[in-house]
Amino acid sequence: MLAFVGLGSNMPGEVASVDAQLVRAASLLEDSGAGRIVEHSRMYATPPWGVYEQDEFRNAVIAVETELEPLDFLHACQDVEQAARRVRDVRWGPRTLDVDVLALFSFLSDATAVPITSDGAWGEELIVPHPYAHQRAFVLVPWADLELAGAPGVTLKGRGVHQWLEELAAAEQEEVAGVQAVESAQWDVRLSRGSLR
Ligand code: A4P
Ligand code: MG
Repeated sequence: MLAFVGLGSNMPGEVASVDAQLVRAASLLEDSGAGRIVEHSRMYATPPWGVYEQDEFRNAVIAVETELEPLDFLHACQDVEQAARRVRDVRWGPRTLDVDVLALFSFLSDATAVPITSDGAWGEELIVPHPYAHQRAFVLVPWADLELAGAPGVTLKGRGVHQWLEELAAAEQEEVAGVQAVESAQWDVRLSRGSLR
């Protein structure tokens, strides 16, 4: 199964920076045995969405190849959130780490991706594709960095990542322009070979 995972943070918590939260999250997810990171976006600085009176976020998207079942994969992501001693008092408010399962795909023998949709199978616990993923610049812009975002069959709600991004950019030009790639030495070095090891 191929999983696209969104990482977000706007509180450093016990590590040096919000960037470091995302680096640690990606490392932990791989080290936990949940799967292998096959591709990663750049690191982005993003204005807060939902609740505006909070610090800017760092966001990134990774693609993970996993043998786990969908719910077990979600739990692995939640374990990584817990490891960041995630604090979250307010919905959409400040947090040390958010690890969202954006979308899941299985593969046909000709390497075409087939979207896995929850259709209520896991109730509220796991909804895929993530209900807001296609509407958020802080998700779509990093996601569009990935080659796999344009792979055959990689669609959410019937459209490709680039297509959703184009639509959002037409409607919310400022929101999309506000999402800016930033230098993040650790992120680039540790993920540069598509793997953390
Ligand atoms: N859940 C259901 N489906 C999923 C899924 N696909 N992935 C359930 C992850 N979790 C899923 O999640 C609440 C419940 O959703 C969990 O019990 C899980 O089983 P949560 O992470 O505890 O709650 P949350 O993250 O506070 O709420 P929500 O609605 O998921 O918030 P978002 O959508 O994650 O938004 N601005 C910027 N710039 N960058 C950000 O990263 N993030 C947020 C949080 C707000 N503003 C932001 C950012
Ligand atoms: Mg979340």
